[in-house]
Amino acid sequence: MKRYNPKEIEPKWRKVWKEAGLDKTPEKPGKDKFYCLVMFPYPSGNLHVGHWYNFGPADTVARFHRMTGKKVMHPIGYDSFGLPAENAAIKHNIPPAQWTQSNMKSMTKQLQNIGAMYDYDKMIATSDPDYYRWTQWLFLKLYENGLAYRKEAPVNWCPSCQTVLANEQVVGHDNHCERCEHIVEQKMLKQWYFKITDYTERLLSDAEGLDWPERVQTMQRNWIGQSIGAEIDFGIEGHDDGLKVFTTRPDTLFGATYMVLAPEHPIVEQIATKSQLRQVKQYIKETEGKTELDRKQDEKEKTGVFTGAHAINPVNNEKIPIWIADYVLMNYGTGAIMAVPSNDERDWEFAKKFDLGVVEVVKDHEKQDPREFGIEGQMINSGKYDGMQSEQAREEILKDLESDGNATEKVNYKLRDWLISRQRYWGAPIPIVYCDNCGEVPVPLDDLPVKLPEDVEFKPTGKSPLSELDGFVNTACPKCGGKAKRETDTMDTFVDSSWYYLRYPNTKYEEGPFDPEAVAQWNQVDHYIGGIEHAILHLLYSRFITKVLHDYADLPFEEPFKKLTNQGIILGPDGLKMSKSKGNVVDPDKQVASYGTDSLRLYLMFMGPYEQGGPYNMTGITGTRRFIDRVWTLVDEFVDSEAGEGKDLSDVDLLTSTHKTIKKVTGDLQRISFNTAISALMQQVNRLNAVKSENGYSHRVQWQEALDALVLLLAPMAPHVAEEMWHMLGHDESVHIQSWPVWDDELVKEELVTIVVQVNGKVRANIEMLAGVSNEDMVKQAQKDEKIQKYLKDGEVIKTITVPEKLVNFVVK
Ligand code: ANZ
Ligand code: ZN
Repeated sequence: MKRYNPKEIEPKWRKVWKEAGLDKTPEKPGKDKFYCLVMFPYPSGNLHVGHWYNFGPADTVARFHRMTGKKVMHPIGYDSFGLPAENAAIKHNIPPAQWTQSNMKSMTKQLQNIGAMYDYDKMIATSDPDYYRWTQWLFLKLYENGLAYRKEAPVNWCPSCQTVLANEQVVGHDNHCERCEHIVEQKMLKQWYFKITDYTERLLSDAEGLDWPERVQTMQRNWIGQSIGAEIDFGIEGHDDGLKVFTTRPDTLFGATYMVLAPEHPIVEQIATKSQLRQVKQYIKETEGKTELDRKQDEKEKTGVFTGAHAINPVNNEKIPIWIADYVLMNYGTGAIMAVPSNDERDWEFAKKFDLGVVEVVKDHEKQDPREFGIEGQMINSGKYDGMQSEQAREEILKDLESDGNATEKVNYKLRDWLISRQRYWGAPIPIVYCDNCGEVPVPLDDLPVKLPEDVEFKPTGKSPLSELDGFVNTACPKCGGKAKRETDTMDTFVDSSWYYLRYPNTKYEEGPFDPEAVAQWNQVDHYIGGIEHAILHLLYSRFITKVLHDYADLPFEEPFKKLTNQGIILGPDGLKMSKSKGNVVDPDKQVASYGTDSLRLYLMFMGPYEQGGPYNMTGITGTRRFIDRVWTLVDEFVDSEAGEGKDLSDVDLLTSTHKTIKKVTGDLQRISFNTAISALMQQVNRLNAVKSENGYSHRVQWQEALDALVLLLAPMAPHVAEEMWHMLGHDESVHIQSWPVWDDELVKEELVTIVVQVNGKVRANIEMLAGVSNEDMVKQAQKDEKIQKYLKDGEVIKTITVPEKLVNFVVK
């Protein structure tokens, strides 16, 4: 009898693995390469349950692929620049570099506890000069190609973080800072931008080929915000020049009863009549104090002023009044709209308030509520277009206007350029110098890195801390040698993380940010695992930077991450978000101390579907620990027992259930369905226990095979205890370099069921499918069948009837 003691075996095996170099990345992986990546952590100083939930299961994925014969790279590092280090420095009076260093040290120790097979030789930290040197190189690459520029514009300002923020970092209906939750203000400032808008179409279309969760794809699509419409020319009464509006609904032109310009529109003061000019100017001034974010709030009471001028509607030459109002934004479309109060909610509210006309032009016969907007239907009050469907009228009106030269089709996007400069200290300095003679001059590549000085005062004053350091600021112009000043803003930390995955294949490379040969071997990332909070920011930026490097630095691919999985969020035992103030934070270290790493890893994978997360149940881990104990007992008793005990085993099929389990667990791990894989293993243990109580361990060969398989299947999920049991079962090599078990088709055969497929009640095919097939899959497979396709292709399926695991009937018209 041997006792299961995780405290003893876990450190033991970790040491053995390290000494054997099991965690080293293969040099030339060839076509079997598998690049498994977790989103690198911020060095906050403590590895929390959320990290475990990301890293433990990701390690299972890496180990599983290794056993299936893949050459795996599974690296980790730190996203170590950023505000918290600076805030901690202010609070505790220690330099950010020191705070970050000591946190990384303690977290690396904690990381080992997870038992993940990271190649620690490949650690990177974005605050390391050997790393940020290349972040600066990246900046210069964009600059050189016209993709990094400086402009004065209204920007989001967080008064608490004392820095500007990218649009992507302003969240919620109230527009708060994603970091500190303060409401964001707007300021006019000169800032650095990356021209992500040059890549809009490619960011949209290339996403289609990615194996990413649908909700992330949707979030990115919405953020990019493609809008297909037209620009239409209106004349202005008494002026030669006209005005362009952007609309997605040219079909509603007959319902345009007034026009609205953004108050900043350059034409406003030219067209405003004498009697209205004072009021107009007053309103423009009022608008200046408002943020774009405020102006976009639909719930807000509408305001505006009449300019006194009139526009001429090109479809009917009618005169309509031109207003200015802050709900029209200058930086979208043309900064001018035709207002259709009958079919646009904001226009309707505005018209109601200022008593402007409403003309209904689209009639939806099913419309119940008069306050339904954006409707499609039959055209009315629209001259020769009356009676047409609005979708068709849209095309016809546009065609007619185009042939008169009064309209062009136009696609607009919501995406704006990425604001990357920050007025904070702990980040990569922007490698630009301002010279009195030469103006803006990029720092030559050979002079990189522009080192971040360490002796800095941290008072967040809204001015970059670096600007207070004369030794840093004053420099010689790289071009003319004259007096020059350095840029003192640093880069958004999302620039650091936009390219880090390219550094891992060769972290020591000296000639550029990435080693082209190593990158060609390893990239792209095959499976990227991390939090949904990065759905837009980090993932969109990485995709953009990858495309830039493809275009200007010979990177051989255009998308960084082939497959993406977002783990869910672990809540406190009370079902609420974990937070210190609520006292519901689960400390993984304590759970490990009581039950062992393997039990915690298993619990996290067993608690529910991985992409869902959920509340942490404090006693849940006792269940997975008990499961390990049961496996242990079977193995331990088996090796202690002798042949010939118990009854004859010929009719007890240990092998059938073993092979079914292999098949189930393999499929589940491929689908990242850890919880069902573990539950299949639990069922198998129940069956083994039943066989044992009936027959003992008499059939040695079958038992050995069954237990070997069980331990192999468990190895990626509970790596330490699996290793121990593998050795108990008489093997000398590590379980982690064994081949993944394969099932024998003969033994799992009866798992097929025959599905009858009918079209309009007539049997048209019989298709074999796996038992347990879902209704949805059953329908999908039936649709793919050649015979069935013949019957479906000419009609429209108006109904699909299913009987689980038996029948699909397509009703076709
Ligand atoms: C007439 C109309 C009729 C409109 C109707 C909508 C519905 P998206 O999808 O967001 O692109 N618009 C255009 N430029 C604007 C600006 N700078 N500021 C505020 N609103 C602007 O929406 C396009 C629609 O938003 C455009 O189509 C325009 O209103 C408005 F039944 O034109 B529409
Ligand atoms: Zn100069």
